Formats: sequence, C-alpha cells, structure tokens
Amino acid sequence: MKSTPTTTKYETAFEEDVAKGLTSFPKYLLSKYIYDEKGDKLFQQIMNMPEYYLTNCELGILQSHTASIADSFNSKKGFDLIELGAGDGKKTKVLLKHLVAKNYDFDYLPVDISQHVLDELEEALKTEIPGVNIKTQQGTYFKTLEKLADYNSRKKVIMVLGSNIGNLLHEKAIDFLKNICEAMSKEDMLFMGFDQKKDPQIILDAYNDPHGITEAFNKNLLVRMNNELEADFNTDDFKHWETYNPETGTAASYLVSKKEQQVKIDKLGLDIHFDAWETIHTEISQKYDDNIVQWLAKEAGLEVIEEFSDSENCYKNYIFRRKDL
Ligand code: AVI
Repeated sequence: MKSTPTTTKYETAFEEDVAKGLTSFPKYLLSKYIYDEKGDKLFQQIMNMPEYYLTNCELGILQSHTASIADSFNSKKGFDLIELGAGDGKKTKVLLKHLVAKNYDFDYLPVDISQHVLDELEEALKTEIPGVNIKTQQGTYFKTLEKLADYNSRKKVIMVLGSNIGNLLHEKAIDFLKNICEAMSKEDMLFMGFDQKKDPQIILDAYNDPHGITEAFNKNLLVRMNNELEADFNTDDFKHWETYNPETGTAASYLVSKKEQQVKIDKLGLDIHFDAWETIHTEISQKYDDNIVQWLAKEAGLEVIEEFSDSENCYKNYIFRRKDL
C-alpha cells in the first residue's frame, strides 16, 4: 500500500524528517533523533559497556599522551579550548586536570545543544577541578562556530571527541570539517577523534552487545515516535541489526520488521506499511584509516599535523591546521 503524508506542514524538523524517511524507499530515520533524555542515558550506558571499546581507547590516549597534547595546544598568549559536544566531560577532565595543574593560561568553552548538560558539567567542574575558567556555550555546533569565528584574540583549539564525525556520511563529514575550517585562523587547531578500521568482529560486537543496550538505543527512535507523534510501533516487532563493511569501513544499524505490518503515526496522518523483513536504516558509524582522514582533511581545506594513538591503533586523535593560511 502506498503511504503518502496527508499534510505538508510540519510543526517540527523531527516530524518532517520522520515523514520523509518513512515514506522513502528504502526507509530511513536520522540517528540524531535517538538522543532524547532516554537516548542520552542509553548512550551513557553504551559508553560504559566493555564491548564499546571507543571510550576506553580514547580515554587511554588522553591519559598516556596528556603532556604532549597539552603542549601542542599551548601558545604564547595561551588558548581557548572549544569543545563541540561536551557531554559529561569524563575524557576532557583528564586534559583539564593537567592543564590546571601545570598552570596553562586557557579558557574552556564547552558547546552543547542542551543547557542541562552544560549546567551539570559546570557544577561538576566547580568541585572537581575548581581552577578551570569555564564559559559554557549553549547552541548548535554551526551557530556557535559562526559566533566563535570572531573569537580571535588568541589561539583557538577546537576539540571534538568520541568519533562523532563517524555518524556522518563522507560528504556531510567534509561539510562539517569545512565549517570548522572556516571558523579557524592561521594559528588555530582542531583536535578530533576518529575510530579506526580493525578486526570486523570487534566492531560488530561493539554495536551488537549481548546486554541489549544498543538494541534499546536504536529502538528509542520507535519509542520517540510513539511518545511524540502518536505512533503505534510495537518495538518487539522489529529486530536490531548491525552490519560492517570492512572495505568501506562503514558500520550500519537497521531496524528490521519481523513481519508484514501496518503502523499508524497519527500526528502525521500516516499509515506506514512494512513488508516482512523490510528495513529502516537508522545510523552509520564510519571507521577510518590515515588515508581516509587525510582525504577528508584535504577536501575540507585542512591538513593533519600530528596524531596520537593507542598501542594497537584502535583509535586515533588527530591534530589539524588550516592548509590555505
Ligand atoms: C555517538 N556515536 C559516535 C556513537 C557511534 O559509535 O556511532 C553512537 C552509537 N551508536 C551505537 N552505539 C553508539
């Protein structure tokens, strides 16, 4: 049965994106919508799972290369450390502790869409690392970057941890890097984490844990549609499925309909038909190697000037500069 939206006017981007994604073929949903309050909590749990090696790998890199990383951040007039997507700051605190202990002259500007996340981070830093001069920035990455482009009295270090770039297709990742590049001056740098290609089984296990946490995280898209769009998805009728293509380095998440079914999304006036075993593509988590990272950098007008990794090259944090200045 054909399913077309009965209305073209949507109140929110979520409504519009859901209507577009579920009336396309093949069906898809955007992974950014996983992150409501429950999705944030599930992602915290994912980061604490042994299978989700990314967090510990990056934490290990920050712990074992703290002094060199801090040194590369520094300049004569000190620096402003701008972190995009600050979260709970667990990994960043390793750097902040060192920077404060060694009396570096810096301000810390965490950027997050959620004021609640920023308030909690500020509160935690007050007691855990009181020497940090924190200036929280609430807003989207792009809006904040535009604003911070004029922040030029001293060196800017833009930091993006967690391999967040991996949730973007290459084309979008280049746009993201270009936006950052445009906000950078000659002396500024970008410090960014990229999960690396590795044994495909390790990657599959990270996104297909036996505890069912990643499954609940993926299915939170269905739960959100039920809660916010008056939909009647039965989460048990969908299977969480993960694939990894070792050639392209792309891990992809799907929700697969276990049977032929009809789902109503009342708020959008939609009746969505699923064939048995039809898919909804929900997320990509791209894995990289040096060649891909250098190519992305070049396309965006950046160049890699240094890299830090763990002993098994499981994960890398690269430092980039603008190439054209
Ligand atoms: C936030 N992002 C980098 C995570 C990732 O690894 O793609 C989200 C995630 N999805 C499933 N597990 C974790």
